[in-house]
Amino acid sequence: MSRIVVVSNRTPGKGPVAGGLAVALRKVLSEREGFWFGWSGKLSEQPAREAHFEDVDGMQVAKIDLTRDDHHAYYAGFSNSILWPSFHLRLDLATIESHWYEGYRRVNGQFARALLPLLKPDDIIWVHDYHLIPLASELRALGARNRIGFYLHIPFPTADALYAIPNHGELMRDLSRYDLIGFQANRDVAAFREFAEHQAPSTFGGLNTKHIDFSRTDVEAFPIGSDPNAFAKLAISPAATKMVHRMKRALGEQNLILGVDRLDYSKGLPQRVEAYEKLLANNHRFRRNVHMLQVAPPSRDTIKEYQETSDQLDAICGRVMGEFAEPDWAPLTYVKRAYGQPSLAGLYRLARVGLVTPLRDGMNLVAHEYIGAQNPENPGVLVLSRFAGAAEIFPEALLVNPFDTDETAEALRMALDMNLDERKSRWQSLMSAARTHNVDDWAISFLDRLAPADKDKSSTRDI
Ligand code: ADQ
Repeated sequence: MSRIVVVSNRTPGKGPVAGGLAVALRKVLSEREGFWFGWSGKLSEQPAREAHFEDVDGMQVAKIDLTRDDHHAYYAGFSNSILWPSFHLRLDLATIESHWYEGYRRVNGQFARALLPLLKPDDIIWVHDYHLIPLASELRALGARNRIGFYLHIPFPTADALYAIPNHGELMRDLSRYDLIGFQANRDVAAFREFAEHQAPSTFGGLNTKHIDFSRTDVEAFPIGSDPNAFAKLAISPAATKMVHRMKRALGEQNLILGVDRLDYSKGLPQRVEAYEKLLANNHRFRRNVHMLQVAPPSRDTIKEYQETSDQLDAICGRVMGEFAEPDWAPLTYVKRAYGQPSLAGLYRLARVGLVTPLRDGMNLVAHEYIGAQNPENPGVLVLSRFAGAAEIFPEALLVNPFDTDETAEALRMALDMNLDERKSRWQSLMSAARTHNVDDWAISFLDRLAPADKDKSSTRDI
């Protein structure tokens, strides 16, 4: 069987892994030969020429260091201040410094040069996410004929947003160098096809995108998932139960509304708290009867737009407290800290409402995890943004437009008022969908599609 080479921006570290993706890929690499390649997390004076291997809990991981300047241009710059906001349709929050593109390209070239000597001819290469769009081009330029697949964890943008990205023509050509591109949702496949097949060529200062040949690139949706059965177990583990008891003591009879997110502007956090504010304003009876807990650890906090989102959230949480709190009742708790998976599983299980309202999201695994952790005898209700990839998988959630805070407030009211029979029947459908779209099957189906067992393992394309 061919080896699998997983490539991502960061390589996983030792110890328990948070997040289903790392667990699933680790499982793939424990069942098949291969290794994981990526940045070590270390900054060096000189660009690294070679990767160094490390054994990480039985998995082979090859890492390279990056210089501070390259890392800044590639990661905080082009990847997270241009690609991330544009792909999430937040051009207002993008910083278009086109010179970052050179650093982005340089790091992708460095990844390719360090990876190439480690490859065998029939290795299957699976590249992850927007940091590494040019990697297949760079590898092919060095002579790699391997099958190479790319998975985009975030949404694919509309054509207009793509046009705002410096060198978008080259990036689209880079995508055409993959054998397979996987997206989270059908919506992303449609946006990609729209651009690849129909959009007017972009001729100013760049490549004419009409001339890019996608005929040898397969494009398909592979919605990622979690391990809902593992979450179900985790949610009744001693660590989770400890958290449940602790929260129950604090909450008494109050119903818990829970949000769990990285502190990112794509997650719609200020809008979410505003919706909760409207719920309390419009429904006097919920005061003292509900409590909202938002867990949102800072993320990418060297980037100005992230600090501003954090400030906005501070302000709106303060406003809701000032407006509705009593000396002996707080309407919400806001925690800027990450929790381990067992504690999260306990919180999910206890929450009557899982409030998952990103403005745009590739998938959103919190929605999957929340469903997995519910008590089948007394499940909570998922209020879910229709702009998360998860909305395609979970139509039985209460789907909302997160920009419309009145609508979200009304969904919260419905969720809190929903009777047990309806909660159970919705949850059963949701759980069945979460099981169908589990993360192990996701990885297997992507790899099967990239390199079917009975096919030649080299790419059919010219180098
Ligand atoms: P993220 O934007 O990070 O991922 P998401 O899928 O919701 O978003 O969450 C990732 C993981 O982080 C989850 O496993 C969750 O448990 C964990 N997490 C989030 N907040 C946490 C907290 N406060 N404390 C502890 N753990 C927390 C990107 C894309 C998503 C896509 C994933 C996977 O933006 O759309 O679903 O990749 O493809």
